[in-house]
Amino acid sequence: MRKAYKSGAFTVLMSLMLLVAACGGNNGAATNDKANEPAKTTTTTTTDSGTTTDKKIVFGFSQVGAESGWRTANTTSIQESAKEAGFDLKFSDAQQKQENQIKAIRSFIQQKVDVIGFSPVVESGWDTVLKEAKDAGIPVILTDRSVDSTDTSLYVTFLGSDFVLEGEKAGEWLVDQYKDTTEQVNIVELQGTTGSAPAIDRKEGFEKIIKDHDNLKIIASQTGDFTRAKGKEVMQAFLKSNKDIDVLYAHNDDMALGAIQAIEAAGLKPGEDIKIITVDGIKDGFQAASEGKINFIVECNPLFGPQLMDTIKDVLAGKEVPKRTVTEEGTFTIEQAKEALPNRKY
Ligand code: GZL
Repeated sequence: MRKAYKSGAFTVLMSLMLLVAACGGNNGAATNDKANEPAKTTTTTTTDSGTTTDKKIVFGFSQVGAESGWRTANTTSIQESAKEAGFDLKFSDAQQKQENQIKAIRSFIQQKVDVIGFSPVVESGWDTVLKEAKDAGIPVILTDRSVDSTDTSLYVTFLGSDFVLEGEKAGEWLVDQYKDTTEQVNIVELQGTTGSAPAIDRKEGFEKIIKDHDNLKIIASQTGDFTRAKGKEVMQAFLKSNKDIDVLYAHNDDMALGAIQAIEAAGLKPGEDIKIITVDGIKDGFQAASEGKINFIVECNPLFGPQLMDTIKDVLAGKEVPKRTVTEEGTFTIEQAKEALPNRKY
């Protein structure tokens, strides 16, 4: 009897709850009506027995690695913002290996996370695993770097910098520096990770600008894999095989900072004997610029964690999000770097 009573009362209660839930009309998605209420950071799930529970948004993120100061700042921004947003963040460091990112994404799919984010270490080779996420009904957000998939339905949106524009800014500064001479200017280039969007695009943008100036010549170009150690090693090799280097274009500060060690060890003055242009704008890069060792910094902003969390809330609330959001960033000469250094956050 008691059991029957319980089940009778239970049914009435459940019907009432389902009625309330149905009136809510948000079919379980986290609402994000910015006008009237703060975005929810939970999703409502209804079990087979009809009970509904609010659970934390589970966000699976696969990070490239920890190869540079920029990456460390980016990881901090994402982790702190996810905590602030009340998300359950499952974070994986791929140590710059694509196979580790693919494994992590598959694990997120198995765990049935609500949303997957990742910064693809290289542009190619993602279609299969992205299709698995799509088939599992899990939205994917690209951050920082993009993929070369022709099927753009495989991801919801890409939030990151315009790397071609960054390369153009670097080229424009160089053209301006040497506008009054026709003498040959020998440039060496430290490229980022082979096959990565920033390495491909920063090279493309830089070359697009200098190609109309015959005296600006790239005499050597090689990957330093975005790390200080490799940047130093490759710069040593450049110095050994090229006696007259005028400019170093480094795709990130960390490689430039490694190269500075090699330049000084060779008895040359970075920033004077060899002018240095770099991309990122980490604090150590600003420090070197304020000492006159780096001549021009093109900023690449890693602090998009808050923007990423807002995008996740919008996606899970079923809102339209733009396919591409470009992060805002500037450029800094030596004087401007000196001024900005005290306020740099990373
Ligand atoms: C750029 C980012 C690059 C940085 C490097 O958005 O992908 O990767 O420029 C980092 O410092 O390693």
